[in-house]
Amino acid sequence: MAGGDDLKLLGAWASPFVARVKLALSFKGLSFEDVEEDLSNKSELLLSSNPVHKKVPVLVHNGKPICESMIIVQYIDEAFLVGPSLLPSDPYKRAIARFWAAYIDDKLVTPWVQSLRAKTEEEKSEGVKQTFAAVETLEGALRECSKGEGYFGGETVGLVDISLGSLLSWLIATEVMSGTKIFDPVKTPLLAAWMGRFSELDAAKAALPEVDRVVEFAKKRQAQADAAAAASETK
Ligand SMILES: N[C@@H](CCC(=O)N[C@@H](CS)C(=O)NCC(=O)O)C(=O)O
Repeated sequence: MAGGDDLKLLGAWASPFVARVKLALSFKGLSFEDVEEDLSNKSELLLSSNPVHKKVPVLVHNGKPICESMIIVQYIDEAFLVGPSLLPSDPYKRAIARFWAAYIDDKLVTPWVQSLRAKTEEEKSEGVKQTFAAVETLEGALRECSKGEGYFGGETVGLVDISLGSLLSWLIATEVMSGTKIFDPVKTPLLAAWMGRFSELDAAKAALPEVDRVVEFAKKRQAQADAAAAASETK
């Protein structure tokens, strides 16, 4: 509990969106109650806390729910003036950070999820193509935002680092399963170095799911999807 505050996180261990909130809490040094949801049988608390989307993460702060991962991260930064600031104080720099955080969701997460859930080879290769295009753009963004320091936030981790960092266990798991580097040290050297640097931070290690566990989870989910597809073909 943070200085008398009651913080409860409704989450699911494998969710990269939940990882964003865990990362923000971890970098701020805030403790919280980690409530694992069964997404196939959602709790009353989740349904009443996020009646619009019914999704995790939800952060419940002193009984008040906050939804949507990046909104929660920004809330944590504003509500708890402890630890490092995740957003810059300069309004222009804040706007730039929010721009790139939104870009990661629209242009990286969306096609990448499409490639992971694709039903046809065409859909998969389109998703992969768009994912790699976004990664190349993010290499340029990292160059611009970091100004030669280690992170999108400059010397320290900021909003964009959390947005992208939350995907790391899944990105590495995808690399392990496909044999293809997403942050290629030759094509995107800055991002590859950033990934190594971010993964080594204690706060990140504490918040991110283990890669082996994600690989196992992803394989199981793929097998279930394949079995469902095969069953619908025989109908
Ligand atoms: N835009 C949301 C996405 C959250 C999301 O997709 N959560 C998934 C878990 S990774 C979920 O709760 N899925 C349950 C469902 O769709 O019923 C955010 O950033 O918080």
